[in-house]
Amino acid sequence: PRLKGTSFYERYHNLEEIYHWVNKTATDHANMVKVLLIGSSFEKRPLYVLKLSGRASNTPKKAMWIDCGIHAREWISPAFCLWFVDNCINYYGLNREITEMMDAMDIYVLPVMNPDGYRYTWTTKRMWRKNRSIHPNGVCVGVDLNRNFDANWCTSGASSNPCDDTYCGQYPESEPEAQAVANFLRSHKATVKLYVSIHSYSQMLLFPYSCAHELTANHDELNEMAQDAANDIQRYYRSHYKFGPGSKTIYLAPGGSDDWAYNLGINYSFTFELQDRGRYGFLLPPNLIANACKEALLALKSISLKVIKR
Ligand code: ING
Ligand code: ZN
Repeated sequence: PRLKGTSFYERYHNLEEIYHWVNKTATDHANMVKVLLIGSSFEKRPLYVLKLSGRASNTPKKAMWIDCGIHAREWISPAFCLWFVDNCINYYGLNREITEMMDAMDIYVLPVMNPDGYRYTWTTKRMWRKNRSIHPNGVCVGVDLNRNFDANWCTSGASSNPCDDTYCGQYPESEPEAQAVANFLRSHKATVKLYVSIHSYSQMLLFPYSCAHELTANHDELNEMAQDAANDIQRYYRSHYKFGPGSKTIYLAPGGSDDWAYNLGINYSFTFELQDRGRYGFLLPPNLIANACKEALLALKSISLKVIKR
């Protein structure tokens, strides 16, 4: 018998293990899962996306996108993507919401958007945030991928100093990881209706804008979706999540992926900040992975089922 808290999904995995999991998941569940290669990192590691689909449809399906691991040290984020995929596969046909979600939408999951940085946090520096790009005659390494998108790029809330943790890069989409995601979404924007990016920590459900103080045209709708999801989490798991536009809820942060996706025309765009609220911060212990993933999954179900109905 398994000891509590020792399942594959209740542990953190290094990059090699995650790549292996991607392959195995696609081979073991070939009817539901396809692997797409959408680009490669600065150090030439592959950026794999899992495409999950339920029942086939003659008419083009809506789609949702979810990325994990933009920031290297936020280990709960890739752990959530793995948890989410496993849940979709195992509960398809059993759980009403998962089934509905997978039948109504194609689901694109990028488990590790910043593989070079993620690997670096396992081998060398646990608290690394950025990617690992180097620049001619530069002394400092890495760009903040969540400041590298073309949404009020490198204005107040980002840094133009390559040595800072929020360095925006030389120009928007200068980084291959950001460019791969942007290219994929540009070429799939006709179908992708929901964009979700997973971060940690602080327990928040954020939506645009983070890059400016103005509200989006559909602010009330986004706010209600986030509020409902936060209420669900509170009710089922007794965890408190704040919600609101990034700029008002956390801080002004230009160049983020959710703002960029929103401006591309993906009207439902969110950034989740998972557990915890600071006790362990980025070093969330493995025995808290399940809780963190379950509550985020509840929020994601709540939001995606609403998007399906619009
Ligand atoms: N927080 C995000 C960050 O990149 C954020 C907050 C959300 C910024 C949405 C921009 C857009 O700073 C963490 N923890 O990384
Ligand atoms: Zn982050």
